[in-house]
Amino acid sequence: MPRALITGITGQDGLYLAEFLLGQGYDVHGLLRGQNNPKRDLVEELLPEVTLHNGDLTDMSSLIRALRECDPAEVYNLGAVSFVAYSWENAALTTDVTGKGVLNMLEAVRLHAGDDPSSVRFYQASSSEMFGKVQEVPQRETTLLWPRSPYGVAKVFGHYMTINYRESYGMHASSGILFNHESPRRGQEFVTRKISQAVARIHLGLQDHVTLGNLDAERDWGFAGDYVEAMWLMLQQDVADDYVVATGETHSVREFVQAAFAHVGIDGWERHVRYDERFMRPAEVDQLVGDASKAHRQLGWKPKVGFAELVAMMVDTDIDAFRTGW
Ligand code: NAP
Ligand code: G4F
Repeated sequence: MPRALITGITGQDGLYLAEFLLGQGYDVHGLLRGQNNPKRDLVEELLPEVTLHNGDLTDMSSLIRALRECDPAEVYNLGAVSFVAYSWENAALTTDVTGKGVLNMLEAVRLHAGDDPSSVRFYQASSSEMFGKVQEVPQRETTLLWPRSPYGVAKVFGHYMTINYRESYGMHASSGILFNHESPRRGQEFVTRKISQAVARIHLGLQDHVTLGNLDAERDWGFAGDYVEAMWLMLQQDVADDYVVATGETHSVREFVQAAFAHVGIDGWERHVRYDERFMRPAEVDQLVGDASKAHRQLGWKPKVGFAELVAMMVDTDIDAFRTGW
């Protein structure tokens, strides 16, 4: 039975990836941070087969200890401070976790792997946020990176460190440059979930409006459940590499709002949307759209869930949750 260690197991992608790997017959281990992490119960209830290890990406000795405890064949580094807006308020923390945390994990894996650094395969969760002020449309693996947030800068550091460890030590280290991916498990701070929850509550008469920032920003939104399969496929290749994972379609925040209200049959969505400058960012990423042809060609990966289906899935799940008082 192959064994995998996932950092960020309590997050959206960590949960989907753990489910996917269990389905593939893996023995799944996860890194859990904090002395009393409130999400431990969620992981234990949803995925009782998963073994949890204490550790923090900012503490390399804890990573070495977790690796010794589970001795994995594959490591998926998903842990990060991942909310872009928060990264301006906590730039140093974001740098430590999202940037330097990658170096800590790579070094821990290298030390653990000993004489054969390629014996432990490594996945790094890179991000389309690295393209920032985009220098090419659509964005591909070779597009010049121009990050626009402390989060984006930290991800660029982690991305190049991963490439550097591959080139310096022959590690089987791959980066997935994933474009935005969403689901009913998306954190409530991200715009899609904020909208799906608000629309569900407005539909049920529990709320009147939602307050947002920039409606013009455009994102290439896919379904998280599809994207974790691409992570796994990267680690099944003979040679490690970097891949863009995206749908190739872009939609504005306004279009997401329209689609969510239309799904519950509400006309005149403008009545329910207010603007607050608080949700604007010091520097915005205006438009992202990815070219995933390398992942199509080399990994045989393609997204299954489209934009309209994703919006409907998120709104419907939130309606059910609010109805049942979950
Ligand atoms: P998420 O839901 O925000 O999950 C982040 C995870 O990182 C959580 O499990 C969190 O644990 C963990 N974490 C935070 N600080 C940590 C630390 N100091 N040590 C160890 N773990 C720590 O993010 P996601 O959407 O699943 O994304 C997964 C990864 O993909 C992230 O690296 C993100 O930056 C990247 N990414 C995401 C997208 C996307 O659209 N979702 C796109 C591109 C790249 P707690 O629960 O304890 O806070
Ligand atoms: O949902 P968001 O916060 O996601 P963002 O900034 O694109 O970052 C996500 O995707 C990245 C991949 O490109 C990941 F690396 C990262 O970890 C994260 O998962 O914001 C999307 C857009 C932005 O342009 C933002 O300005 O929505 C705009 N927006 C408008 N009103 C808002 C709001 N965003 C949030 N969170 N809240 C608002 O009220």
